[in-house]
Amino acid sequence: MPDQARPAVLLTGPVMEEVVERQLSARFDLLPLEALSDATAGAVRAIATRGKGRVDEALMARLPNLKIVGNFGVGYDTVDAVAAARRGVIVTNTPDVLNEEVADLTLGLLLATVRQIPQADRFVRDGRWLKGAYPLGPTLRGRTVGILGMGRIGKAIARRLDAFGVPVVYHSRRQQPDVDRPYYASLLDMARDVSVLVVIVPGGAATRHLVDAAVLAALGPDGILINVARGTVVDEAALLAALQSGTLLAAGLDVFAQEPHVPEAFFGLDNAVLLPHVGSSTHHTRAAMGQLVVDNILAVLDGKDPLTPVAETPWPKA
Ligand code: NAP
Ligand code: 8YV
Repeated sequence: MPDQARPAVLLTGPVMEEVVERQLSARFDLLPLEALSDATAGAVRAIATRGKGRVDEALMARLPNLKIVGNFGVGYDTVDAVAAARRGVIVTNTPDVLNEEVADLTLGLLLATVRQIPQADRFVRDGRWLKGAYPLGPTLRGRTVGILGMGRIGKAIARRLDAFGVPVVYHSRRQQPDVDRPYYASLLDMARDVSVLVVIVPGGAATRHLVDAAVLAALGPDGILINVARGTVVDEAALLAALQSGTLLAAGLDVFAQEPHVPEAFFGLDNAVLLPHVGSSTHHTRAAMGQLVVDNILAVLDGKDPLTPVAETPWPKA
């Protein structure tokens, strides 16, 4: 339990032991959420969080000396950044250090889904190759990819698809002046014109079920969905129905609405590739993410500027 003198960092769960907990414990007491009490709350200067548990107004209201919430991840949909801003609390995330890693995984998931790589791997392991060749399957050739969310990661994905000779179009709320690719103001219109939809927008209420039954139907029976954003962006029940009925050809999913719980109905589908939210999960990239969490917290608690404040955090201070 922290002694009164020593400032503390509240952990909403394990963040990244090798980097975050190890470095922060050199200067601060690390306080697990379950040890938070009236006696310990005053010592808390920062929260380090990794999407486990919500950092909301109620939690922040218990921490009179809270200065910063350091989010491990570029997506911070489990942090109420608007409430934090109201309280003068800085929220930081880990942008850019993971763009290439997540884009690599996205291409891998797209190729695995369209070329049925896990299914073919199982075919060999089950000894079925002895009875004949693996059936011919779908191709990436001749397809156009629609990217929902042409941000930092969306652009890295598009660059990779250029190398594959695959045309790319996109939908976001605004056309991006620095993006010289066909822009769709309507997601539905884009879904009608493409045969692959890659989802890479933030999670949260504003994007909840953006990809619904109508969008899936517009993608069509030769359509492929790749979700590397957040599970909440896709209506999972509509997706299941589309995959089961053949309204959609296949899906590659790295994220789910109730992680780590995945609806069992997906397990029996041979036209779905399922991953356990591994977009950024390499030693290389997670270490960089962890270091950014530490550097943001140390900077702010040393009275310096945060390195990567989120959009909702008014910085520089007015
Ligand atoms: P970013 O640079 O902020 O890009 C987000 C893009 O989404 C922007 O182009 C934005 O454009 C667009 N967008 C936001 N809200 C939208 C809406 N309601 N409708 C349509 N487009 C919308 O973010 P990023 O760094 O690329 O990361 C994107 C997300 O990927 C993260 O928030 C996280 O959820 C997810 N992610 C997943 C993994 C993984 O492991 N699978 C890893 C990293 C990130 P406009 O503002 O013009 O709409
Ligand atoms: C992280 C991610 O794995 O950065 C994000 O938004 O989804 C991933 O990089 C996740 O946030 C940490 O658990």
